[in-house]
Amino acid sequence: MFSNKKVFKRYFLQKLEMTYGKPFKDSTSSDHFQTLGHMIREYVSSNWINTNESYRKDKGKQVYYLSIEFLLGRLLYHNLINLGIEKVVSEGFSDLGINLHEVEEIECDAGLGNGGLGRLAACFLDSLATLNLPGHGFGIRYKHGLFEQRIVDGYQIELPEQWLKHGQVWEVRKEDLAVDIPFWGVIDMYEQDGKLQFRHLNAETVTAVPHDIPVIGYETKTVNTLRLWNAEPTSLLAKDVKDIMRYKRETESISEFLYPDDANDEGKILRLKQQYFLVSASLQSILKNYKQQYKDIKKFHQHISIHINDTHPVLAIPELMRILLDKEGLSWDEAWEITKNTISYTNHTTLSEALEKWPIYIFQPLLPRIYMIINEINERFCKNLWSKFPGDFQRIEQMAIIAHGMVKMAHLALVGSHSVNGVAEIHTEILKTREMNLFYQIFPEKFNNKTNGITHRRWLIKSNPKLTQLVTDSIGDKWIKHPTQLSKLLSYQTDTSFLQNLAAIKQENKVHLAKIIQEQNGIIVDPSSIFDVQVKRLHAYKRQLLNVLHIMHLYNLLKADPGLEITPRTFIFGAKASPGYYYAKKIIKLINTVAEKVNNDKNIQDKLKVVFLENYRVSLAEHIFPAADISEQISTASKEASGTGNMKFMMNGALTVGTLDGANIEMKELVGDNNIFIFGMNAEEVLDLYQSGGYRSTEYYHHDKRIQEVVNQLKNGFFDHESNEFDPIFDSLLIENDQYFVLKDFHSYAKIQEEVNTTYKDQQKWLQMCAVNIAKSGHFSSDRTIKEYADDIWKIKPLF
Ligand code: 26V
Repeated sequence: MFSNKKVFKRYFLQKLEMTYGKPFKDSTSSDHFQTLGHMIREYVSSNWINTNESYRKDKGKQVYYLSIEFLLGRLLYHNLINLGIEKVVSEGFSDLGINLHEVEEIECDAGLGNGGLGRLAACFLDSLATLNLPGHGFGIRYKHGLFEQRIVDGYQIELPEQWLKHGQVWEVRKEDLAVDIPFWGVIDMYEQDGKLQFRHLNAETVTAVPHDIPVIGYETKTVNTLRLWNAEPTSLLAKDVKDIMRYKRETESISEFLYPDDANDEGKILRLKQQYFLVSASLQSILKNYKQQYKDIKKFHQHISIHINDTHPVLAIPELMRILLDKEGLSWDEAWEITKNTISYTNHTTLSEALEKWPIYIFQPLLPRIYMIINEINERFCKNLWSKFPGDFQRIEQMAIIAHGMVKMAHLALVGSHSVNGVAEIHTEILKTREMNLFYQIFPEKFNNKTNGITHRRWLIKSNPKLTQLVTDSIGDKWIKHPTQLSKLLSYQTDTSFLQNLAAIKQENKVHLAKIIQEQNGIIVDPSSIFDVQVKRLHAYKRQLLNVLHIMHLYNLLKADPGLEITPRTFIFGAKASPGYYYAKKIIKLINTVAEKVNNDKNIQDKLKVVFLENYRVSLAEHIFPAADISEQISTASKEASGTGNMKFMMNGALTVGTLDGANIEMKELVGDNNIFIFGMNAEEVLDLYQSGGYRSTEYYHHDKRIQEVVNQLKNGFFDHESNEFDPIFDSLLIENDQYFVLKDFHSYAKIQEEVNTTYKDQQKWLQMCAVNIAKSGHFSSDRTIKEYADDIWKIKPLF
């Protein structure tokens, strides 16, 4: 149906008329989107079936990637590219007077994730399928993804996200594969044939119904599966429940909302329910498949690898134990060996406030059997520790899985898995030497690093077609399958025509973004100014504040001397703050307050513009990265585990202004000191300064007039705000001693930004730097990352 334009058009029109019962002339963009979506699904169905059949026959090892988030974005265009039918469709459409890009806009983002962790999971799925690796995703089919952000009067307002409102063309509901998940109730212990048995009585069950989405690899026959579970009332049980409405409501609420990452809502019982729901449904499904294929449960780990994306799915450990003990009748030791050898774990943050722990009083009644098993794991683990470190009470207390009335999820993950990885070299080092050092001492062999990556198919080929064409025209198209071959571009750094083309493409992408900015914000920005971009979740440690304070300082300079020569800059922000994260929301208000004043001040002659793009999400990001000149990666060193936005900017030829944090360090090593703008304290300095307690933020306030001026402006209403509006920010800097060293790094940041200005004036040099960055970015393809996971952790092999 996609073999050529003519065939495609005929098939499309036929399908459209048959589905919607109206002539083509009356059809809408939405009809076009749905029709094309269904055609693609039909087109891949035989490869989807064949892939699953091959996995069944092959008997090789498979991996299941369990993640509470998958931040997919839109799938239509991405699928067209991976299937190699984008040209046929866009030309066919154009003959029919349809604009493919308008049709693309119809699709809602699948925004089932908060940020980095969820987007990484989505990139990994793409790489797994492209590399023909037997790997599937398991997640939750939230009715509402991450909230939609509106900015009203400079403040963030949250609305429920509605990605399912027009139905979901990519998913296949599989009611026949539904499984039941037990909550609450009591555990009955009894003896049978001299063996202790466990029975879960009076449980309230919830039915998990799978909705499968095909994951289509690039130019390959592999079509893997992302299985998202929907929570529904169990039909048999519903008859017996006294308050049926309550039961229905409570059940459906399990897959109703994705939770925003927020330290403040830790105690939310629903979140724990979601986690067990995902884990139990996935494991039941994995076990069912396994048993259809193999007889010997004792070889489970030889055929199956289960990866847990952060600690959210860590209950996979006790759940697998439960199945092996209670259902398969294995001994504790047998079950434990299999479980450990099956499970691997990725840590995505060292922030202690983000490390999950659950109060026993919530955990135990909700998941009684799982709690018993964790208790047993904990006791055996502590006993072991006691024999290794007799009398060392403090160590055991610090390492216990259950302590002080809490279940510590990261400790469970460390003990119950065979592999623990960080997401960038420095992050893994910090885990080994600091955060998880006690565990590293006893399990050094478990720790390894897997530096993150991004799929260049979405973040370059799809989002920046012009640059893609230039690259292919220059070095051929082998880089698409082998992204490290982008390094062939290095020989073009002195090629004037290549550099001119590079500049022209960046300019076109900037004009395109400027149009979006004008439509959405009503702000006119100059595409020949430097587009300086910070897009990511709003967190204190990411230091959007440092960026704004610096903008305020530049504004002050221009106010004092309107004739001052500075390279015009457009500062662009995009960021969602967790709804309960009061401080982060204040920063958003500050950015918008500064924007309002700066953008409307005629005296500064448009030398500065500040734009806050609302509702930052995958589909918007695809327009932003290709248009950026500067990528702001300015977290307090040691705090950003890796970052992945940094890689997307680099691949699109933006230059990084960054601290030596996360993957920035590896970027610097690849491009060399001259092709990146590094500033600020390094991780060791930060960690030492925390330890010594020697930092006094007020000293920086008193000794640096620039700092004093901007910090005072937070209080004195200079930016036309209520005078106490930004007190929480002022206080964080001066009263709470500036936990993230914003003031300490200010000078170094301002200095590097001056260097950016000077460098930009030398366009030849600037473009060379961009070229080097693009050339070296292939290392950050998630294909490389996934290959490392496959070889080192999962031990899986490509099927084709
Ligand atoms: C952070 C925080 C900050 C304080 C409030 C509560 C809270 C809860 C969760 C988180 C982080 C969630 C985990 C996460 O998304 N980590 C990100 O993972 C990316 C992929 O590995 C990585 O590139 C980012 O550096 C890391 O922050």
